[in-house]
Formats: sequence, structure tokens, C-alpha cells
Amino acid sequence: MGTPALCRNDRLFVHVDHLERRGWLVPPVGDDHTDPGAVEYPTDQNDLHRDRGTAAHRSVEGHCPTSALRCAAAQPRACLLAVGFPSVTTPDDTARYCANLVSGLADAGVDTAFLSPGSRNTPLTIAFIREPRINNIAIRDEQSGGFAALGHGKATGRPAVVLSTSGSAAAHYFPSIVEANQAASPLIVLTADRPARLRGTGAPQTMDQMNLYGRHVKSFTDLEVATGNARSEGRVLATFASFLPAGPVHANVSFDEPLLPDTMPQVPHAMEWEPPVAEEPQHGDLLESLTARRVLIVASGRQQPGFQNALDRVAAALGAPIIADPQCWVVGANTVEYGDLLATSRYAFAAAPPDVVLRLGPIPTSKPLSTWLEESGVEQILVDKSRLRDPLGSAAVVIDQDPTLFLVANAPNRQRDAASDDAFLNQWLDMDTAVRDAMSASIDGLPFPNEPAVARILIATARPGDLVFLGSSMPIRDVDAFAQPRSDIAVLANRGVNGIDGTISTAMGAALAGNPVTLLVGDVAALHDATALSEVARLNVPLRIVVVNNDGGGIFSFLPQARSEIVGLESFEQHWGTPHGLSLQRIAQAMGVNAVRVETASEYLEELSTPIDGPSLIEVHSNREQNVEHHREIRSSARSVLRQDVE
Ligand SMILES: Cc1ncc(C[n+]2csc(CCOP(=O)(O)OP(=O)(O)O)c2C)c(N)n1
Ligand SMILES: [Mg+2]
Repeated sequence: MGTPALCRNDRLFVHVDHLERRGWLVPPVGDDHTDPGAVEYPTDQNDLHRDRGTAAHRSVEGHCPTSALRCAAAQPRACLLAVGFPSVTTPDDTARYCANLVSGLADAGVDTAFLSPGSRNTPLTIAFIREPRINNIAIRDEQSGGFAALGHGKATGRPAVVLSTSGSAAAHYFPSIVEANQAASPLIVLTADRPARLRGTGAPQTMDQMNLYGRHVKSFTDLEVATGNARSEGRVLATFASFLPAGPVHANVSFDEPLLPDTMPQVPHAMEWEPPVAEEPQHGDLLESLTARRVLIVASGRQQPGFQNALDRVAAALGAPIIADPQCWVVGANTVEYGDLLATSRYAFAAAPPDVVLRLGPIPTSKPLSTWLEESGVEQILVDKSRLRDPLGSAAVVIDQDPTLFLVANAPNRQRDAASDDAFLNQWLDMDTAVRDAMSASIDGLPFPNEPAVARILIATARPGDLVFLGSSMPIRDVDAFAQPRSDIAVLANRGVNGIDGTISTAMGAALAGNPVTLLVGDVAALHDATALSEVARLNVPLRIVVVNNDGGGIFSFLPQARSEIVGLESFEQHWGTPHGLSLQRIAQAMGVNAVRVETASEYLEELSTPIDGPSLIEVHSNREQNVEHHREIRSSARSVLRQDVE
């Protein structure tokens, strides 16, 4: 125990960590400080506080840094209250605190936690395994755990928890946090930490975990055990993660030894708790005012339940064609199924030009479509609840609201009368049919395996109610371009930052949330997350993984780098193509996952026709150069029918 007294006369000495953790900006202190971590704050004579004597709060006299003084002077009371002092906690207090924190999470609807092994997180691990409302899943690799929790959030709309020990373990959550933040997926990250007194020292497995994920989380809290109401902390964390736009929240919790209590506290009783509901703004007659105009609807991203119905109604009222990404496919009388192929050629937009585009959600997957939106100069209304700016910068009106809530709240009352001119909608639907026929004939003419057919067949054969997860790179693009939209399956993808990392883990998390999942993924992405195969096997996850093995990053063969003299073929292969010659079938088998390689369309169909009742992998081989040719051929046949139709 260190020196207890902290207050002398009118001065209070506080360790800067306390201030920084509370969000105060504390400038560096002068050389004359014996303890560089200490700053002083003026306080009231009567405001005597006592340090409980832990070495963490050893504070010595120093001179007040001017700006810190200024903030303290402006709000001296608030400052002192905010800073507070840690109390001495016993292992029993810690256990009670953790039990309440976890109960608070469960009160707010958290039902799944991905716990990674470690010693420092023991008090929280115990609290999770004792909370009956939470399903705890052990995952060795924190990166996998982070992505699995992300997948749970994407599949259910509810946040799952990840929990790690202190040190580098916590850093492995970063990629999943980045994706959760940008894709607006809920996620709760709990990291255990060493006690505050060890911060900035070379103590084992100790590093600076304050604001570890920077601006990529919605909130950071440094929880101090036994201060505050832990149950409400848990509820607040879960609510804040889910509050639209959803995202990741991080709480760091320090634990001192001993980590095990003498007696376990009672598990707190379950309590019903309703989070506050935000009021949705109305946008008057905005949609009503569009009924007389030619409106094209472009929808993207994972949307809330009810999106399809709401959009269907609005599109019918507006007589508007809908181009939607796989993650929010809408199937109805207004659906344009092959928007990406139509946008490949500018003829479609010239033949049936919209007066206005209603954009719902983030930037669409289709590059030709987003390029047209960016360059066309056509009036655009963007509705999206996001913390990110529109990358296209082409919207005249931006409405910061969840698209589903917007459509529900603002659906036009007035139905189009029978005499309304549906010529605009019909033109789009006719072009869509022409493109579909040309594209499917072209794919049918290609030898199998070819990547467009693999994607198209996978979607066509999914069972109603199934979930399909699409890997970044060509899988999501091929499905967007060539697959026939379905509204009886859910489609997920990591489109926040389009990473190829954590793909198997994210699909695993989605599958563990309930429905069987089929994952379409490239070979490089599968290798990137290959350790997840061992978890998929151990947990007997209902996950079918279809790997398109084109021996490297096939997407790069579409880029000018593939034919650049500056790069050269050899360097292109070494640094972009990255061939590996590995068999994903054998890797999966080594990890304990049943795996086959299919060579023909009928073998592929047969494999897909069996129900998903556990982990399996189907490997389909392809060739990167041929794949580019296949895509060119299909797109040019689609373009050619458009030209005939339009000219
Ligand atoms: C974590 C991460 N690293 C690198 C990239 C850049 N990248 C985009 S696609 C790609 C290759 C993907 O190859 P594969 O999964 O085999 O899919 P294919 O391109 O063959 O369809 C890479 C490395 C990325 N998106 N994410
Ligand atoms: Mg590949």
C-alpha cells in the first residue's frame, strides 16, 4: 500500500490516466515532475479525498498544466466528480460486478457471447457462463471470435459479445470492429485489462488498451469494477450498439488478482427492460411529390426486417423500377433483376432516363451502376442512416434515416390511378428480360466450371429460409450480376470495408445464430481464414462452404495491372495473382470438415441438393484468365441485345 493522503491544502493530485480515461485532454507535464503521470487540480478545502493507497494513484506534487487547470477551473466540481477514485475491491465485489454487468447485457437482449480463453478475463468468463440467458461459445482465435460475433449481429440485428484477455488478444478484434463500424452492424467488445497501476509498465501481457480501436467504435468505456451500476452499464452498452446506425462498442475492464472470488454471488434475476425508442422524423410529402415523375429506385446494404414489403408498396405507388443489391433483394412487379448488366451499357439509361433516383442504403455493389450515379448528373435523393458520408457525393437531398423506417413513415397515400403511364417501368422491365435471356444463354454456352454459373446455381438452389453469405471479391459481384434475385433467402456479406478476412468466421457466426448458411468464397479469402475451419468442425456448425479455387486473386485479372508492361506478368502473378497450388478440399479435411471437389455441373447440383446439417466444403476449380474471358463474353452478349432494343 502506498501513501494514502492525496489532498493537501487546496490541491488535489490526480493521475493523468484517470483524466484521459474520462475524456479529458491532458497536455504533457513539465520536467520538474517527479511523477510524469501526475497533474494537480485545485479543489475545495472540504473536498478531502483519500487515495486508497494503490500504487496506481501514487501522485506527487507538480505544477498544473495550464489547459488542464482551465478545464478544471471551468467545471471544478464536475471534474472532481468525474475523476473520482477507485475503491478497494475484493474478488467477491468483482464477481458481483461482473454478474450484474452480464445481466444488464442479457436484460437488453444479448443472447450470445464468443469467449476467448485467457486468465485476466476470468471474472467475466465466469459471469457469462453463469448467466442462463446467454449462449456462450468458446473461440480460440480472437480474430475469428470477432468476426463470428459480427456474423451473429448481421444475421439477427442484435449484438453479440466478444470477450478477450489482455494484451495482443484484444488487437485481433480490430478487423471485425472496422467492418462492424462501416457496415453499421451491432457488436459489443469486452477486453480484460491489467490493473491501472500496471499501465505503461512492462508488466506481462500489458499494453495500452485505452481507446484501442480509436474512432472505429461508437463508444469506449473504461469500466472500473465496483463503481457505478454495472447492470445499467451492461444495458447501455447493448442499447448503444443496437441504436441506429448500429455499430461496435468497446468496454475495457481492469481486474486485479486474485481473479477468483471466495464465494460466488447470486446470479441476478432476469428483468424485462425496454430500451428507449427514438422518434422517427416525417418527411412530409416527399415521396408523394414524386408520383408524377419517373423514379428509379436503387437499394443496397443489409436492411431492417420489413424493408421488402415497404419498398414494394412505395415502388408500386411511384411506378418505379427497383434495382436492389443481393443483401436487400426485393422480388415483385417492379423488380429489375439485372441492374448491373443493364448499367454495363449506358443505353438503358439513355432509352429510359429517370427524372430522379431514390437511393436507399449505402453505395451499390455494381461498379457500372455507381459510376453512372456519380457521373449522370441525374437528381438523386439518398436515404441512409450512417455515420459515413456518401462517397459518390451526387445526392441533392440526403435524409439521415433508416430506409425501412423512412419508407414505412412516408409511403405515399395516393395510389397511381389506372390511367397512369407505366411506360417508364415497362421499358426497364423489358430491357431486363432481354438482358436476362442473353446472359443466361451465354452462361449456358460456357463449359462448366465457370464462375458466373457457380454463383447463379448456388442462389437458384438455396432452400427457402436459408442464409447465403457472399465473400468479398468476385463472389458478391458474380451474384449481383448473374444470379436471379430471391426474397425467400437472406443474403449477407461483409461490405463495410469489403475485406476478404474473417469470411468463414463471419459465416460461422451467422450460422450459429440459427439458420443453415451457404458461403460462397474465393480461395484466397478461404486461406486467409483457414483456422476458422477447425472451429467450424469442432462446433459442428451448419455451414456449407463453396470455394471457387482459381488459384489466386481472380479479381485482379480484371485490372489494368494484369496487362501492364510496368508491372510485367511475372510480378503480376507474384504480387497480385498470388497462386498457391493448394487444395482447399485437403485443408478442410485436415481440419475435420467433410470436403469434396466437383468437376461437373451435375456433381455440383447434387452436392448442393443435400440439406445442410453440419459443416461441409465444396471446392470448384476455375482459371483466372479464362474467367475474365467468360465475363467479357457474357457482358458483351447482354450489351448487344440492349443496343438492338434501343437503337
Ligand atoms: C483483408 C484484405 N486483404 C486484402 C484485400 C485485397 N483483395 C481484394 S480481393 C483479393 C483477392 C481475393 O481472392 P479470392 O478470395 O481468391 O477471390 P477471387 O478474386 O479469386 O474471386 C484481395 C487480396 C482485401 N480486400 N481484404
Ligand atoms: Mg481466387
